[in-house]
Amino acid sequence: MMNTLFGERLAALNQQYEQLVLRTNERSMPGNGIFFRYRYPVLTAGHTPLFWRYDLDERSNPFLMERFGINGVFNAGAIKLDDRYIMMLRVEGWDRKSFFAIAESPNGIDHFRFWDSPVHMPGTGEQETNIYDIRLTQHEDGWIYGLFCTEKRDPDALPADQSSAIAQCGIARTKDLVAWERLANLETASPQQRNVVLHSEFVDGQYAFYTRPQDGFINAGSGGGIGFGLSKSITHAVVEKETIIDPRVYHTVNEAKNGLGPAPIKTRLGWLHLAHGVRNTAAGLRYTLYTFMTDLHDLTRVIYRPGGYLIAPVGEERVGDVSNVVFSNGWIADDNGKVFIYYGSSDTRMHVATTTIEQLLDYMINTPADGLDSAGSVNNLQQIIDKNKPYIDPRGGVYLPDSPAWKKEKTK
Ligand code: M1P
Repeated sequence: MMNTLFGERLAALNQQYEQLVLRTNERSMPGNGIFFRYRYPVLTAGHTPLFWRYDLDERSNPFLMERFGINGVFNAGAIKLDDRYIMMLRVEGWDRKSFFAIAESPNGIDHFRFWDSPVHMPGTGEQETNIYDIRLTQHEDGWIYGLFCTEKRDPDALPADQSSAIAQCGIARTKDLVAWERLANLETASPQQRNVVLHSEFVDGQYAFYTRPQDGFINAGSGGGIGFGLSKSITHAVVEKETIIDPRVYHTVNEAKNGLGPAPIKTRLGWLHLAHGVRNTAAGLRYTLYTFMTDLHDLTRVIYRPGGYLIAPVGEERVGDVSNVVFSNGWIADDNGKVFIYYGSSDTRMHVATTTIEQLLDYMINTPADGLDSAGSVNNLQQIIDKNKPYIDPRGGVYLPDSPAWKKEKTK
C-alpha cells in the first residue's frame, strides 16, 4: 500500500506539473513595435517530465526523491514540422552535463511538452564531455542538420587546471529529430569553434557555414567576429578560408565577442540574421541579441546593420546561473510572415518573442546604424526629434505629430 506522504506528494507534483504545462501565455502589452515579449517563460526545468526526475516506484524510492535533477533548459534550436513548433533544448542536469531534448507546442507560445526521451546523439569516437547550443537547419539537400558545440577538457592543460576546455563544432543530420547520423566535426584553422551555423542553401554548389573563430575557450582573442566559409563536403566538412562578415567593434554590443544565432531567414530584401553580442562590464559579461542583414547573392556583404541590441535581458531574464545573458539559437518563420524568436535567459530558461518579417524589415531599414561615438548617437537621436517637431503654420496654428496638417507638411 502507498504511504500517505508518498501519495500526497505525487498527486501534488502531478497537479503542479499539469498546471505549469497547460498555463496560457500572455503577450506583454504594449511592446516596442519591434516585437512582443510574453509574460511567462515558455520552458523551464519544471517543464521536464516528472518521470525523468523521479523514480515513481514507491518500493525503490520510498521518499519520492528526485533521482535525476534538472538545473536548467535553455538555448534551444527551433524548427516547424507538420504544424508543430519544435524546440531542441540544451538541458542541463544537476551534474552540469548538457544534452539535447525536444519539446513541442501546437502554437509556439505555450503548451510546450517534452518528448518522452532525450535525444541520443551518437558520438564520433573521440572523447566528448559536453554538447550544447544546437542550430537546426532544414537544408535544400533534404536533410535537417544540427550543428552544436562539442566540448572536452584541453589535453594540454596542467593537472591543477580542471577548467580549460576545447570547443569544436559537432555536425549531425536527421529526417525526424529522433534518429541522428553523426558526421565528422567541422575542421577549420581556429583552435576553438562555437556558434557555428549551416546556411540552408548551397553556395557555389558547396555547403556554407557561419563560424566564430576564437583563440581561447572564453576569450575571442584574435577571433575577429562572425565568419563565413564554404566546404565541398558535409560528411567531412572543412572550411579552409573564413571571411569575417560581422566584426567585433570597440564600445558596441559585441566588443568582447559575438556569434550567429539561428540560420538566417531569407526575405525579399536579404538574409536576416540574429546574433548575440557580448560586452564587458564591471559585473562580468553581458549578452544581448542583435540583427543584421546580408545581400541575397553575396552572403558576405552586410547591407543593413541596425545599431545596438534587439533584445537585452530584463526582469527575471537578468538572473540565473549565468546572469545578464540572453542567447538565441532558434527561430521559426511561419508562412504567414509571423516570426517566433526563441531565446534563453541567463543559462536557465527559455522565452519567446513574436514579431513579423515586415516588422523586422522595417527595423532593418529604419533603425539608425550605430553612430560609433557619443556625437553619432546624438545625431541619430536629433534626427528623430526634428522629425517629430510640431508643425507651426506661419499663418497661425500649431499642428502636433500625426495630425493631418502635420503629415501634409512633412510629406512636402
Ligand atoms: O554563458 C553564456 C553563453 O556562453 C557561451 O556563449 P559564447 O560561445 O558566445 O561565449 C555558450 O556557452 C552559451 O551556451 C552560453 O549561453
